Amino acid sequence: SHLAVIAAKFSCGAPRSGAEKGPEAIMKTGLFKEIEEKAKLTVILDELCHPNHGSIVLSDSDVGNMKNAREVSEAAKRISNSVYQQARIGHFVLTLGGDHSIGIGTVSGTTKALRERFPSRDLGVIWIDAHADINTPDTSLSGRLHGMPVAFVSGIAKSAQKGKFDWLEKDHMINLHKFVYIGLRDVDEAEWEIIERYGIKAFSMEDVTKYGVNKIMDLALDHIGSETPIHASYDIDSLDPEWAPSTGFPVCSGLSLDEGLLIARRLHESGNLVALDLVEINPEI
Ligand code: DIR
Ligand code: MN
Ligand code: MN
Ligand code: MN
Repeated sequence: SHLAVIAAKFSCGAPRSGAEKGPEAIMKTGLFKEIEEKAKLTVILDELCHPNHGSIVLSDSDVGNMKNAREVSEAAKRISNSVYQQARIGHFVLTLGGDHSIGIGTVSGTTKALRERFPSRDLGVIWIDAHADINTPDTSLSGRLHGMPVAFVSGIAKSAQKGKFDWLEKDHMINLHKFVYIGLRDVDEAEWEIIERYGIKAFSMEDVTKYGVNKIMDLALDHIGSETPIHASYDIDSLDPEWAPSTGFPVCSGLSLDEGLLIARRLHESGNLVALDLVEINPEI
């Protein structure tokens, strides 16, 4: 069978550059060779290059409170379509980022594909991150789209604010009842309000420490349900900076390497994982 890998070389959703070099850095480790040999999967690679810091005049395309809105929207749209094309024919899709604004593309692409394949089911999403990434253009203090992807794919960022993102359709939108956070520890006040208002299941780092990561995975998978395909969006800054220092917004007291790997193992063992993002790896840091 096949593993589709999408190299999303993009960093305009974040304030600093370097994350666009993440995919290359991961690929250089020989990961694909290992996957092909050990997992006996044929890797299909789709490398998407986008305008990036340096190649565009920053703030050139700000829309309202969104920085680089045009670049982020265009990149996310391409990624969305690429993920969709692979997921609709049943390929597992691994997207290497890139800053987390590419999550607008990956999650919307999987959602649309899965909706076609399993019309009666919702897609489950597990967002493993130190940050909630659920600001709307109205609540965001930074205007950076890497802090907003969840608001866009859930429809919380309302159409009036969508501006450049009107390519997002109803078929792209997730159901927040099947959405779970793991690892939160740096969340804006307005983001907590959104999480509460929509009743989103959120396991903070404090919860992980209190209950242990295995129990948290039990609860997360229970919440989503065993008949539901799962997209995991794994921000490397969920890990403690001791293990993952090469990222734009490291936050202390994060997951240990063992905990991070256990989450990955439990996702695999669920048998429901259909897509995985690995984002915010910045080899320049
Ligand atoms: C902040 C920081 N909540 C924002 N978010 C980060 O800009 O919206 N996400 N750093 O990765
Ligand atoms: Mn993130
Ligand atoms: Mn993060
Ligand atoms: Mn980020």
